[in-house]
Amino acid sequence: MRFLRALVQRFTQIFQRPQREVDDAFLDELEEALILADVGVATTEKLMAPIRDGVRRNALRTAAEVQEALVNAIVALLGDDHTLRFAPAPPTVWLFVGINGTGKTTTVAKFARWAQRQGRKPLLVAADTFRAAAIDQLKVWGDRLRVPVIAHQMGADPAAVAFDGVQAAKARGHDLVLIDTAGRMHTKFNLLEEMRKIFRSVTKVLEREPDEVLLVLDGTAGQNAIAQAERFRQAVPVTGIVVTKLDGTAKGGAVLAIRDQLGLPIKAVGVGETADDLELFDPTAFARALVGFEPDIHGSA
Ligand SMILES: Nc1nc2c(ncn2[C@@H]2O[C@H](COP(=O)(O)OP(=O)(O)O)[C@@H](O)[C@H]2O)c(=O)[nH]1
Ligand SMILES: [Mg+2]
Repeated sequence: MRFLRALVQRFTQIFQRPQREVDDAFLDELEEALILADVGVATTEKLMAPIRDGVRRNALRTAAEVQEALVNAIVALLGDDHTLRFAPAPPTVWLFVGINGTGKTTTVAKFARWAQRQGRKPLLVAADTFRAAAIDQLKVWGDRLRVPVIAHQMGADPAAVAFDGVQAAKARGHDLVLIDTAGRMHTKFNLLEEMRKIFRSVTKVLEREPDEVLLVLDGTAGQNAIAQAERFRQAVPVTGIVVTKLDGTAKGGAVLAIRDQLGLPIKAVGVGETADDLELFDPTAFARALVGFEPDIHGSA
């Protein structure tokens, strides 16, 4: 989790003297670090409450004990439902939704690469038909990764493209269908209506709901990301979140706010612009890295 480096420095400083006695100043410092990391006030309070309580009861006395307690609180908050869902019988279908620019298309490519590495046979589906460039972008990834792409012309019905994609996967023996969608902002109602149609269309051809509806959120967007999620959830049953752009940001704490405020599991994080820059979400590793427990986090990137 080297990508957390920018964020972690704050916490390594706080916890640099493990035997430091914990006092109010220390707790305030810790709380401030969480808020500066974009954890959000409400979620920070939730994490700090048991720690303040532990300190009051003398159960937590040193910086090291608080660090351990914070990891436990973060792990508990993140939950254990972060595993990606596969269909009992292929093809598995994952639908990616989210606002323009959050990283949907890139994330779809990253998952294709990841699937290939696992010996799976992915298929990409270009259901963002709003701009020709969007279709081309996915095709470029497909060429680069040698993964086939199902696409129609610009302006085609995205629900029909999604339908064809699933049908093609069945016919050609692809076991993982990754559907990219549009996220334009200026016609919100139409966008959500379009997501509904795509969802229904996939459900029809698959004879069940997609195995994942993954909402892609920009990890640097803070509270905006939460508002976007609320809107998308009105259209489709989102099953999990992918948080992108966590590389280099000092705001990776947004992951905690997103998890806490939306009650949706984080399934993966994006940590760069290449196809390899995807990490499946591991709550314990994330929590330990976040509070500066992993010494190798300061190694060269
Ligand atoms: N640094 C960084 N950039 C990303 C990441 N994911 C996507 N991007 C960049 O964000 C921009 C928008 O990505 P794109 O996949 O086209 O977003 P979409 O509009 O949601 O499909 C592109 O320049 C991507 O390279 C990430 O995890 N880290
Ligand atoms: Mg896109």
